[in-house]
Amino acid sequence: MILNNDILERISKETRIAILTGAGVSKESGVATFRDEDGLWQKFRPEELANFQAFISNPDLVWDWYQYRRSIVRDVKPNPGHYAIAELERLFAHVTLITQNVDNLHGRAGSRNILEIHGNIDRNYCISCRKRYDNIEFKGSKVPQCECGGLVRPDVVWFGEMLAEEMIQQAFKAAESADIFFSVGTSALVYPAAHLPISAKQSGALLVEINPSETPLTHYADQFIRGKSGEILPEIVKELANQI
Ligand code: BV8
Ligand code: ZN
Repeated sequence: MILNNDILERISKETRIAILTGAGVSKESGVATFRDEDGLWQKFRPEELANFQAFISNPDLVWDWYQYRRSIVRDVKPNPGHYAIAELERLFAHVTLITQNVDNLHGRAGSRNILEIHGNIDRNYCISCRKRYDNIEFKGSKVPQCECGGLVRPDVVWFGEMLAEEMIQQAFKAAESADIFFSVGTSALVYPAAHLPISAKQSGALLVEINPSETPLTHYADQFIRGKSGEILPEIVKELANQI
């Protein structure tokens, strides 16, 4: 068994489940994380790329970084961890997936009730008139210009930018009403996302963390499961399915 008995004993079809995922969930699909030794941030510092100032001072560099990430994501597939999370929605009545990932792999794996709190790199908008340029395959590395002459940017949340109010409220509501909160594949360093598992636990949820290494959340979790999400999640979903 992977999940502790005191967790399994509480499982029923009505169990309210919330899951927070980070870049680690996409690692086994071949998408680099941010802060691992081979992560995206090793080559660039977040300040250089994932913030509005960086985009204004060097739009082509930032745009090209997202074009590079889009090219990777286009060529990869969801892994068993993504599919296991999608399966949870079929097994339980109340499942909310809150993802920091912008790579669309949860949606491609069949998850439906997803809160993409950091946005999605398949969506773009003009910084001047906010015209949307979603699901368009832009060619080349130069930042596109809108008809109005404004720069087109990826629809992701950069450092120092507010998360969509409605979305983050829904995420905290799901966390605070959860019976079980899974934190999977995230370094739990970026706020306000990293506050969700804390808030869930403070509201009475059991907190389960799945990660190959410890994070600032680990000491706070009811159960820490050391391992890769693509291997652990399918096993956990099997155990949960046997309980209902
Ligand atoms: C905001 C853009 C209000 C999208 C990203 C001091 C204290 C508290 C907060 C702050 C502070 N100073 C500044 C802040 C605010 C800041 C923040 O939290 N900074 C941190 C770094 C201290 N937050 C913000 O700015 C947020 N907005 O607060 O607005 C505001 C307004 C004005 C002024 C102040 C505040 C906006 C946050 C969103 C930033 N956008 N990216 C994109 O390009 O993708 S952040 C970036 O980090 C990604 O979005 C990513 O989602 C996020 C978290 O990273 P992870 O997903 O966890 O990935 P990471 O590589 O870190 O970890 C991977 C994990 O996977 C590891 O643990 C690894 O062990 C594990 N792993 C590896 N392999 C596997 C695996 N797990 C499972 N299986 C495997 N096989
Ligand atoms: Zn425009």
